Amino acid sequence: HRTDDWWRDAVIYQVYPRSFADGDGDGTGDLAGVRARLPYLAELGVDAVWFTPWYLSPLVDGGYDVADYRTIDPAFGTLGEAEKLIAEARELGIRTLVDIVPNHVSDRHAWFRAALAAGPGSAERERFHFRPGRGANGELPPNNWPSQFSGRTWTRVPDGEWYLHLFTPEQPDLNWAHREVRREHEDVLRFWFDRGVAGVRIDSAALLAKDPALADFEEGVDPHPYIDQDELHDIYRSWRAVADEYGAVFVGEVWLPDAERFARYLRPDELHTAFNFNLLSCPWDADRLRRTIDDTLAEHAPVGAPATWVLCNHDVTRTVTRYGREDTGFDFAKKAFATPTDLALGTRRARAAALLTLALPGSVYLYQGEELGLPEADVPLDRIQDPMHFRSGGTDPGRDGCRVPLPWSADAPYCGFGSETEPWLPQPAHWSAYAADRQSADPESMLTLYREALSLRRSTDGFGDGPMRWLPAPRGVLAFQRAGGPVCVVNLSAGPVDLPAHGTLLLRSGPLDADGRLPRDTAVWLGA
Ligand code: TEU
Repeated sequence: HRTDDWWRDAVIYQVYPRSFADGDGDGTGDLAGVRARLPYLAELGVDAVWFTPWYLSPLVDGGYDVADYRTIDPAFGTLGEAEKLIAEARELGIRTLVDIVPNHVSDRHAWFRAALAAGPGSAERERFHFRPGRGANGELPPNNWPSQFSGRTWTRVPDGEWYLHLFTPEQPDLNWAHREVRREHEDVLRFWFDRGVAGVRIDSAALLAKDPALADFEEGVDPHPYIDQDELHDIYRSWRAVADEYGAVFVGEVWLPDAERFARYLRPDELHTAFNFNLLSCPWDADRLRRTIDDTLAEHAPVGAPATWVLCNHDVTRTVTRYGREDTGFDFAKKAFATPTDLALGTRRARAAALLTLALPGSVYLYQGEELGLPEADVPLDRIQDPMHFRSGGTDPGRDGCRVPLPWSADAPYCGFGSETEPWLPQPAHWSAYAADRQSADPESMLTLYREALSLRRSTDGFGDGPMRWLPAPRGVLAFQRAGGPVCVVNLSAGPVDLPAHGTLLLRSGPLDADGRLPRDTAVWLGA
């Protein structure tokens, strides 16, 4: 296929720089660490890497509070290193995507500091949403908008005005009706495209535009005052024009329950792709999975955009833990501090799910550590850093359990993440069992499974973006064939099933039984 269409069937690996690899040994991951591990990513066989924010940031929300888009945070490295990293990755055949967070900036961003200093009525405040409060003395917030995290969406400053923040108070929302806000982000896109970046992940992509009246939210009333506003399409059309100058691509973080409204962003003059999070809330059940897959493909087909498949990211419970729980169908609600988890079961299912998603039409996102089969880590309460935890009053454990630094070497201090310094989040005692070096030599490891799957996906005709059709299968079994290509069978029933008579066994997620049958929670790829 055409090289400028690489994104239609790419496997894109998400790096959370703080937790990937620590090159300078200070306990925080960095760009030097990533550069040293590029050969690992090349061997894994991914097409691109998406970096969650690496810009200057107080790291209140893990870097999603950006103080300056044109500077790399000193904890991670320098702009020069980022440029080297992008070039070195490209030499290994790996493209780079950066994360742009247009909904808000850090309260340390020059614009917000200027807005605070300039006071009510100033031009500086117009780049944000500053308003007087309600109530006799302006002591009540300007509206009732619900937060994306827990807590209030408005914070009052000493001069009495309030400013809007859909996330933490340290993440003031930008005013996207302001010309300078739009121009600045187009310049930021150019800044990174000029440095060789092949694409951009757009954070909270459906939230930027706000109802100009900032009218109260009313349950069930359409349109929502800050989700999926019509102006967004105009914004993304201008962005697309910039991306097209460079042949760069977008993946939008577009959380919308309505499939048709979601698909409106996927247009030849808007976003190339958007994350499909449908699998995160889909239980481990053949009928539900089949319906989710069909719905997903049906919503993408009319707009000609490839589907994307996401089993995990830095915001959700890790896959093997989710699949090891009775209620596999939840994502954010980490309500279950203490939900019983069967990790052996979860791992079996995660292995099968890997073969399932990698065989589906479209592109696949892998979150660092997913290829190692890492479970969600139990982060001791006094070590949690995620603001989501604090804003929930401690009722929500937050997202740190999926952000614990990676284990690279089983026998090195801190599993070879860095050196002698304890990582910024503690690694659980059993972490070394998941170390990349230990898995590398083990033919049955999760890492080996991913390497083999990615290699076959590249070398076998029929994988990637293109048609698929379901094959007849017993109850509880998913079986489909890619046009002119391989067959994928996943057994979600209670017992073993016979494999269809079809070609050779390309890959299996676990051993077949003594009679050559496919055990439960196991998947295979069969050749044409
Ligand atoms: O997430 C946006 C988003 O919609 C989710 O934040 C979700 O609402 C939340 O995680 C839990 O309900 C993105 C990033 O992925 C996340 O890490 C950031 O915290 C957030 O934006 C703010 O930038």
